[in-house]
Amino acid sequence: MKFFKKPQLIFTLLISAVLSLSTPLVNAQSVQIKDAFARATNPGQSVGGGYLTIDNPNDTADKLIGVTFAKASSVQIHEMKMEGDRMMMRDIGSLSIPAKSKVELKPGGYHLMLMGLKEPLNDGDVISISLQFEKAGKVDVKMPVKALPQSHMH
Ligand SMILES: [Cu+2]
Repeated sequence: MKFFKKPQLIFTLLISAVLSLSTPLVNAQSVQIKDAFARATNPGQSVGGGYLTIDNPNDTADKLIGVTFAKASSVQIHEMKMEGDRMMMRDIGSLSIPAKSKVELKPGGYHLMLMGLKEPLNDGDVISISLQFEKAGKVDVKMPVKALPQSHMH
């Protein structure tokens, strides 16, 4: 019977190794991304807008702390709002996603600003961007590019 001991032990060790590796994945906070799209750019335009809805189903708040897009030199998180009679836009650096709530990034509100585009965003393209959350970590998002009427600020 001694012959069986060792393989059994190895098997048990393997199983527990797999379980301990997968446990953090099961417990990790995750967020859901919906309705992602980017605005098609006009000829000569090197800045683009990205929009999406972030759904945080968890009991704790999360925060969008960074965004990357390979075909842009940087991506900023912008807030757009009326200041007096003027629509103003500013880089807010990060965006809090409260527990059990959704935050919409949409034209006229919060949005992603794709800075220094290396190529145009054409209607019908699908771009891949990466979102970095404080707790949920890296989330990759596919964004279909759509031609939309230009907003006055972009
Ligand atoms: Cu902007």
